Formats: sequence, C-alpha cells, structure tokens
Amino acid sequence: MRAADLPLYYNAVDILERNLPERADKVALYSDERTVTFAQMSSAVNQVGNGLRGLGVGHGDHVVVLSLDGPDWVAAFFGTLKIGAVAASLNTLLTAREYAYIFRDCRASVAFVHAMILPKILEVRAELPHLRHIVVIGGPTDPAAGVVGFREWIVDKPTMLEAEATHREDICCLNYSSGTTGEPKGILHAHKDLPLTAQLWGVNVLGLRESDRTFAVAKLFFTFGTGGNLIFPWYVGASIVLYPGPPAAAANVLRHIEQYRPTILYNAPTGYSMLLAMDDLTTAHDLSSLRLCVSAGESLPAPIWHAWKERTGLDIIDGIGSTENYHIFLSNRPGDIRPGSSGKPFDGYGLRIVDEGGDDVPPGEVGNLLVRGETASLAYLHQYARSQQTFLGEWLNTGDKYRVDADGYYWHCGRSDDMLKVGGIWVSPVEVESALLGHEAVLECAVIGQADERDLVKPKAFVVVREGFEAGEALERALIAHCRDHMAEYKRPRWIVFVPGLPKTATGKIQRFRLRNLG
Ligand code: 3UK
Repeated sequence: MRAADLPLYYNAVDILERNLPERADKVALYSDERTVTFAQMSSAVNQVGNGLRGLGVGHGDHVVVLSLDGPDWVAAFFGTLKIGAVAASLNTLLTAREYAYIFRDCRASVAFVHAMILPKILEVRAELPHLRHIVVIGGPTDPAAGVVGFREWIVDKPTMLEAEATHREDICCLNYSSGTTGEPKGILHAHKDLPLTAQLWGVNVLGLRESDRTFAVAKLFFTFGTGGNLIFPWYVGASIVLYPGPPAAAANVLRHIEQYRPTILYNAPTGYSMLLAMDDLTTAHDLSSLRLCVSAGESLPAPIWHAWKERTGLDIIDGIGSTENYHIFLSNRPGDIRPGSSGKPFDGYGLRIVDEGGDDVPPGEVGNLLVRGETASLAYLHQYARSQQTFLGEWLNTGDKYRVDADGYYWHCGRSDDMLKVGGIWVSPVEVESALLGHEAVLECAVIGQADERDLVKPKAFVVVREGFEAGEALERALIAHCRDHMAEYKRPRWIVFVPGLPKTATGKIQRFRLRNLG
C-alpha cells in the first residue's frame, strides 16, 4: 500500500469509523474504568468534536491530550482529528517546566488534562497565554480552578458530526520526543501515516486480525502505544485493552492479561525482563490468551528472548521503530525471527547503512542506518537546524548504528553517540550488555565508554544485581570472566559499578548518557 492509494481527502477518524457498518456493537476497548463499543466510542468522539468546535478550535489547531490511558484519552484524540485539528499527545511523566515549554511551543488553546496531572499545569498556567480551556479527564468541573470536567462537558453535545475533509497529507498528530540534549522535538504526522503504518507493519508483518485483542504496557502517548494498541487493532476491527497504571507495576500488568485475555502483548525489553524476574510468572499466572509478543523501544537482547520463549512458549517480535517514522520500519516477523536482531526490511521502507561520508558500507560492517518511507515526518516543529541533520531529503537519519549479517538480518549496534571504539574496533554496548544479561546475577545493566589511564576508551558496566545475589568484588570478577567467555576478549567491561537502578526515560529506555556523569 502507498499513500496514493488513500483518497486525496482522508481523515484518520476512518480508523474508528470503518468499524461502524459491520461491528458497531463489538467491544472496541476494555479497561477497568469501562468497556466501550465502536458505536459508543464514535458517539463520544462526535461529542468531543462538537465541543471543540464550540470552543473555537478548527483545522490545523493544536489540542493537547495529556491523560492516562483510558476511553476518554481515545475520545479526545479522535475527536480532535475528526475536526481537522492536531492532537498533541503528551507524556504524562514530565515536569511542570517541560509542559510549559511544550504548551507554548504548540500554542494549544484547549487541553485535555487528567486530574492527577492537573496541578502541574495549573502551576504554570499563568505562563501559557494561548491556553484558554482545560477539560479535566477523571475529575469534576471546578470554576475556582477555571476547569471543566470532561463528562459534564460532553454530556449535552450532539452525537452526530460530519468529519472535516482533511487532505491525507494534513497533519493530525504531534508527539514530543526527548533527545539526549536540548529541548524536546515536536514530531508531526499526517492522517495518511496512521493507515499506512497499520497496513505496512500491523497487517503485513505482524499479521493482526479482527479476532485479536491487543494490550500494550507502552502508553498511548508514545507512538509505539498509539499505533500498536489503538490504530493498528482498530484498523482491522480488533479490540484493545487499556491500562492506566505504570509499566513497572508487574502484578497489575499480569492482572490485566489474566482478566482481559489479550492475544498480543506490546512491551519494552525492560518490561519483559521485569516479568521474567518473577519466579511464579508462569505457575501463578495465566498467560494462555497470548499468541504473540512485540518488543520495541530499544534492542531486545537474545538472552531475554530465549528466557521468555522457554518460560512462556511465546515468540517475541523485535522491531525498531521511531517517533519520526511513527512506528516500526525494520522488524522480525512471525516464523522468521533471529533473536537479538531487529530482523529484516519489509515492504514500504528502504534502508541503507552508510559511513560518515554518506557512502554505503560493505556488507557486514557497522554504519549509520538511514531509512526511506512514506510515513516519515517532514521536520521537527520549530527546529530548523536539528531537522536538517535528521531529515535528509527522502532519507531519514535514524542515529542508529547497524550491521547486516550474511543472512540479511539487521543487528542494532547502539546509537551513534553510544558506540565505543576499543583498540580501534567498534564495540557495541548492546552486545556487552547482552553478554552480561546472560549471567544469572544480572537483572539489568548498561554499558558506556570510559577513558582509561591512557585515555583510551574501554567499556564500563553499570549493573543492577538480581535479588539473592551479592554485589561485590567476587561478583565483579565473575561477571568479567563471564564476558571473557562469551565475547571477544577486548569487548569485556574493565570496570563494573553496582547500582540500585538505572536512569531511564519515561518510555523505559536506559539513558546511557546520564551514566557518563556517574562514578
Ligand atoms: C531505538 C530501538 C533497537 C532506536 C518506537 C516502536 O522507540 C520508538 O521511538 P522513539 O522515537 O525512539 C527511536 C529510537 O529508539 N529503538 C527503538 N526500537 C528499537 N533500538 N531495537 C529496537 N527494537 O535508537 C531508535 O532510533 O522513542 C518504537 C514503535 C514506535 C516508536 N516510536
């Protein structure tokens, strides 16, 4: 499928409404809060759209959606799209300062904000001249605070609404992605990108079907979650399970799987490793509804893949995606998995691995991964210089180091800024981490480069020890010996620092750059 196969005037509310003729009364969404059918969701979306128009929101305006995962998040999102406005779905874990920056950057006049996050927005509201209305999800109208409750706000709005005839290339959503340095980057996507990613990866690679039920530990504000746990399943008429809690609450994650019986699970590698740390994962919990698991966000080390397979019998499909491409653009696929790799290219995306001068590297060598495809964003909002470094005409610079093996599988070798050269040879921190994770005492770890006494960079590991093992010199020696046995010797970490936890982004990625400032 190509963008040109979509109607010229296409509104991505189609992803929801295409289900109305044949399955209006099917449950579209399961959550502790309530279950919602496609017809009920469509009515709520129309009420939101009418409500937004009443507040003066129109084509191209940004509307903030800042809420925990639940039915109202979805209604706010599609209601915004339906009137041709742009949904800026924000990470729920940012600081008041970061929200102030983002609200000003996107000039939202209306924001849907969850009651639990509201205090942070009220704290900086005086600095947000464009913000005229706050609709509170999960809370009541409060005239003193100048906010209106979502339920009360939509109740009297008409349930019928004509969709805005948006161009398929009109922008429909905005996500902010934090870089290693600098302000967050606003990444814009068009209506066309939603059905395209749904077809190219969700259907063609993952094999989603109407009978599926998806569940993501990743949240809807992250396009890994929006695509995987909303857009793709609804595109094929499947149902979704939403969970508002934190990814780290393993018991609650498992309870959702047992109660709502999803067939597909989306998680980050750290999420799988956290579940694997539970001794009673498979004895006390029923995972039998699952048929397939997906991992993205960072590379999934082969030991985790094998442990998950051994304990649950389930395959994990690891694919690399990015907010810039909306979703996964290089992936393993059911029946064709090489554990530890990101799989192979698939129809819809072209890939190149190039050296610093932009020339293709010989097969097998590590280089910078460029990707070409029709779902790429065009630029970072208001960030000309950074846009120029990333969006190189038809190619997009992923910032990732990759190599291809003799069988055509792509192996992630870290970020451009994380790669190490040891003795003149590239060492991927990911590979060292993978070796360490193969040792039973290691729960989590991260490897960075550290200059030795001769100012030559060597790998250094930060390790979180699994319960029941003791951090100390003996374990340090054992881990280094383990790495010696499992990798080329020069790749072994020269120092091991035991830490209680690793710094991570809100989306669960380990922030190696922050470790560089630690001891
Ligand atoms: C890294 C991976 C190795 C890689 C994302 C699936 O992660 C997502 O988007 P972000 O914009 O980050 C993109 C960067 O994260 N990465 C992601 N997945 C993998 N590295 N193996 C992987 N499987 O550095 C990439 O450039 O936060 C993932 C779907 C949608 C997404 N937005």
